[in-house]
Amino acid sequence: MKTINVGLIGCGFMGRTHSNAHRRLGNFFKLDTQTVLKAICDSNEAKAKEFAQTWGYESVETDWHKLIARKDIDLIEITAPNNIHAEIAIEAARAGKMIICEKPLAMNGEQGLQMVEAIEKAGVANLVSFNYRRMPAITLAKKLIDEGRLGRIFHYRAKFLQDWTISKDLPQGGDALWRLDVKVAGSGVTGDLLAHCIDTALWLNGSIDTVTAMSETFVKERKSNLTGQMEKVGIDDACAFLARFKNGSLATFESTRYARGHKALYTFEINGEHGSIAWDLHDLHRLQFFDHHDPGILRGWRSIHVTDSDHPYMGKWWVPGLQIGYEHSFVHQLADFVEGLSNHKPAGPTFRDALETQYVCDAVLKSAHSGAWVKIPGQ
Ligand code: SOE
Repeated sequence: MKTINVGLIGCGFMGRTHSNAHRRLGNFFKLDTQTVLKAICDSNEAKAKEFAQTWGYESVETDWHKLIARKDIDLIEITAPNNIHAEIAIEAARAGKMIICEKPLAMNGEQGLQMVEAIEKAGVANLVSFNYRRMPAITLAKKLIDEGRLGRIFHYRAKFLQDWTISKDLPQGGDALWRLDVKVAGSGVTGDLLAHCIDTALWLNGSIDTVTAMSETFVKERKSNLTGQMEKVGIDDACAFLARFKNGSLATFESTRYARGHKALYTFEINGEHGSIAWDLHDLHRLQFFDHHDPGILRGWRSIHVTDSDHPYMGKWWVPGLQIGYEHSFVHQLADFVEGLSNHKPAGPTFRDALETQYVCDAVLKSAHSGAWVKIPGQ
């Protein structure tokens, strides 16, 4: 059995999802390699120590430069806030480490490109954690589309709705609330939520050519947890955009943290010549499928319960009919990454793939500012 020694940076929510994936991997996936939780790194030592105990890390670091310099670390996992992804990834690549990085790849495309160049120069294995691709129902959607069951695609419609920042008393900055601080997050819902929708869309429906967007910051000032002062809010609280895909299809994307009643409602629908597909994160184990080839009197939306052993990933888990959840998408992502190392077929999205998503996010923000249609670089 080969081993990969893991050094994970960042003890927040994403640190937990990735650590859980390492803990579960060998129990459910029969691979020729196992991952070992060697070191956890966080600038807050007490937090890192507690995290190490909870998840079974062998050691603790408080300086990520030291972690990267360690000879016994093979894979750096970046689950730290967005503003330090680039610095960590570039240094890790130069040290020859494999890298898994949380989304969004970077603060902007320019920084993302520097990361891609460093990684490709070093030739290290890499993956960006757009975990929704590994929801079995979404992987099944990809299979159905690739088999041509939808035919020519006309429409792509995606939404990611939340409601957790409506209170004007919610501060910005610091633990958990760095997502509201533009200096740390880079953007609001565009990088945090629309990036997921864009990654899935590029995977299922190919590249986007042009976009036009609008965004709004509903609460203009919030108290900063870091300075104690009221500070201007620089993130987009809500953003919606229209897009034209290279394949000629038209799209609408919407995301907000101000949709009262919705906690994490990621949904998409795709309409093609022969059929349509719809998915909903709150019902994540189901894929809705309409097939116009069905005999007229039987035509209707099917609700496929994606739990059979021949559905993507499901043969690894329980018995048909029993569901899995959000955390499993991170286990699948890790399994695909490790398997890709063995069979020399790198799992996606690589940093290069995620750069395309970053370019779309940049174009959306630029268009929301100018009001103009913006072309995606490279398309
Ligand atoms: C924000 O609330 C968040 O946790 C995102 O950061 C995740 O990427 C998304 O999957 C769920 O919502």
